[in-house]
Amino acid sequence: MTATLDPTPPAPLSVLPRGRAVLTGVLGVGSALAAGDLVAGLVAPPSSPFLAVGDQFIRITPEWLKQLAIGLFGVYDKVALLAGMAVVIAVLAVVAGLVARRRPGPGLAVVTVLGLLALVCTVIAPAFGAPDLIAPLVALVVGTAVFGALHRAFARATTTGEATGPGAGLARRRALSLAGGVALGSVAAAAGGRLLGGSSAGASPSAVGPLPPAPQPRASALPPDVDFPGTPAWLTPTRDFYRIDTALQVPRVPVASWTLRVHGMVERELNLTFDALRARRLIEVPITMTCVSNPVGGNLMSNARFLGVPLAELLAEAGVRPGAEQLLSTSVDGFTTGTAIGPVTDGRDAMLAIGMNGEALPVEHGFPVRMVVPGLYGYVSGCKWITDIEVTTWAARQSYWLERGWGREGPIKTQSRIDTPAADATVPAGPVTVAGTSWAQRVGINRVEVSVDGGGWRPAELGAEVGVDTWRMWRTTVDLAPGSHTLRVRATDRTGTVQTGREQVSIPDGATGWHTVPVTAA
Ligand SMILES: Nc1nc2c(c(=O)[nH]1)N[C@H]1C(S)=C(S)[C@@H](COP(=O)(O)O)O[C@H]1N2
Ligand SMILES: [Mo]
Repeated sequence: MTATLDPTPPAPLSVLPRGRAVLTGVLGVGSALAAGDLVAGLVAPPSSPFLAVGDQFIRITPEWLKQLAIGLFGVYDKVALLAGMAVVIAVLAVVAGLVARRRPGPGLAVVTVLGLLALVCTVIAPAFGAPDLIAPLVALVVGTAVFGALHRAFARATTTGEATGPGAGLARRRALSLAGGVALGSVAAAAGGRLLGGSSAGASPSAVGPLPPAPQPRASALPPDVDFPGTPAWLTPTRDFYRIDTALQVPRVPVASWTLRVHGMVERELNLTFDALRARRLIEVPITMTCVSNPVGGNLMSNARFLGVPLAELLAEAGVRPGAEQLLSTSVDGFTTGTAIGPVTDGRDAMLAIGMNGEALPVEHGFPVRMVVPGLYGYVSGCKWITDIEVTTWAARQSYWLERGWGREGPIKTQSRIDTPAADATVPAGPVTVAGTSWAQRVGINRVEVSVDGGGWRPAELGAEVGVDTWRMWRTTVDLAPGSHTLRVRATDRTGTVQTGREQVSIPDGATGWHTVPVTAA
């Protein structure tokens, strides 16, 4: 006699159909992302779990890979990174669903690992504060809960569906309306997160109130010929001012809690609030900022009137000790610049800027306070959202880009650019206007020359000079016969030094070479 110990036959295992499994994974992960962004917008703006992972990725990316990405995607390198992350996450979400067709466990494990990754990236971020934990924790809880609930609902619908009982249709409808609700809720949460992210109290320029009146006659009284048709506007409108940020999320610093600490090799440590800074003597000067990554002919440079506190006066008050070599400035986002002390104390208008073009500093350009040093590339001098200045030596501290192989001092190189005609443009044969900009910060431009098809250098007309720390526009007219031509420009500075024609890439200390533009005359 054979005996079955088990009185009831095992229930047939329900295996989720592929589509439902994928939906479970995608909605589980998607709802987690949306919940994270919503909470990030509510509690601590710069803590979106998704962007925290992206920022961490940027921090660990080796320089060669960064250069490759910039080479491939140009200014869209961050968009490419975010798109790439979205694709990877979407694939993992699908995988989470597919490995959970029999049991939710393996899928939940994938969702949990993703959530923990965001949590870790948040915790090790340079500006980490305890409230930043809320968003990734909520994302983790929402993601696993949604995944579990959908899995249960679809599993029930699948089992009852096989049994073809009267409850079959009902279970299916329940599961699908749950999925629909989650999808709608996620979209709403993500949209809400976006709206809220832009509005954290006290962390925008409107929070500082009116700026003190400009101390000198404003640069609005500009000479008439500072720019020409075909050159960039001499004063860059703030919305067009170039931007360089390592971080994906623009820090939002409440002005009331902002402080600046000046310490290290000083006689007296300084601790300044925004009001204390604003109450000091202010200067307002136009300064042409330039990025070391700007390729020959590139447009990573702009000119604005900056209002701020002279850095040298602040340093004099702190009392810089002998032997100090650099100011290691730290942003609230963890970015650092190392500025040689020589240039900031040699009489130039190095400043802690609180205003730009007559308004408070915009959030994107470092609100509430940034450093600006005429004549030095931004990566060694332009620390945005600055909160700490350590007076130190080169040996003691390495700033962000120095660690990544870029040069130490970062003086801006003399350069010139053809803005009109654009590269590969077709222009009517005959007299053609060629115009552009040139810069030799700290020294000034003395001459700009243009060469057609490798022929002799011919001088261009120069725009009015406002100061040695700002760019200078130029224009000329050349005669072009029908056919292909090359236009080339070079500048000479006030010391008589001619801009080098030797071609060099941006890394480590700024690109050189003559901007050369192919055009067709027809
Ligand atoms: N906090 C922070 N400050 C920063 C940077 C940055 O990535 N983060 N980039 C620097 C670089 S490389 C340049 S060229 C200037 C650009 O300033 P802008 O974005 O206002 O034009 O800011 C500098 N300050
Ligand atoms: Mo830069």
